[in-house]
Amino acid sequence: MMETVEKLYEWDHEVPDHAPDLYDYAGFAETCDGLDSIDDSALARYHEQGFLAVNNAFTAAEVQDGVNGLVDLIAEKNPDFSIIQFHGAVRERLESLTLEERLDNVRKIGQFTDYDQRLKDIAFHPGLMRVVEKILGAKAELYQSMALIKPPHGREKPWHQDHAYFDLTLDTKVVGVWIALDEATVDNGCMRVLPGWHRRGTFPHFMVRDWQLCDDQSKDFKTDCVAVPLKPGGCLIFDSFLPHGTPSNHSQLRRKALQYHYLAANTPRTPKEARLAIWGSEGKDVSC
Ligand SMILES: O=C(O)CCC(=O)C(=O)O
Repeated sequence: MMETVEKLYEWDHEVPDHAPDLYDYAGFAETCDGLDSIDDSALARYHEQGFLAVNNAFTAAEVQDGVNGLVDLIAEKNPDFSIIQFHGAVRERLESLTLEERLDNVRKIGQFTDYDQRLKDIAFHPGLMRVVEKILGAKAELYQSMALIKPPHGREKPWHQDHAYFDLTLDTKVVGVWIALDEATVDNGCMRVLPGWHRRGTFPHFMVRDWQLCDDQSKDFKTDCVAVPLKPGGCLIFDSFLPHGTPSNHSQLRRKALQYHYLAANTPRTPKEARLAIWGSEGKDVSC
């Protein structure tokens, strides 16, 4: 008899929307065209600004593989896979949802590369690995994989620094890669980033609408914030100290994206307590 995999649910409570001006931006990110175009001057820009936005990083076929991989896992085609977190609101009726409804009720899905070869192939895409390893200056190890599906009118992922979620020392270099599987626009929740702010160190995180930077601080963001709209197959490569966030989806379009994080192979992990002492104790049970 097949074992029933326990389902994961996010909070049951309603999460309020963010203030309308929380993700106001002063401009758009500069972009490069294709992973192969990333040369030493682009890498210097990465170190200066904390990110690179790349158009046409993945082909249409690779994007389709990514979509199919995600959808198949969410449709439970691999019975061994269980790291899908659904919205608390569907706790009592998950089994009655259509596939489309199920997709719209996934908050996040994670650690999936060992369960779908297509999602693993994207994670270890040779062109991407070349760039990641150049940034790390070392052979890369995949630290984590996750995907956030922002359904029509889906909620924000508040401003945060990814490093706050990682049980790693502060001097560990981590590179995040966020890959658009659908077009990510300013209306449906594309990334907002603060160029150069990865060099400002750690900001305390608080449990508000998620584990996040303090909303009051965002008045300081507006003049620096840039939006990063991307077509499917575009990606954002970014430093784990870069403050970033995505607003609510104010459109009828679903916005799927994959996210991978890499560090140098064999990097030691640190105890969670050490992380919480730096970033804030409310981050005890959170995941990025
Ligand atoms: O996909 C998104 O909307 C945001 C993802 C993100 O920033 C994260 O999970 O760290």
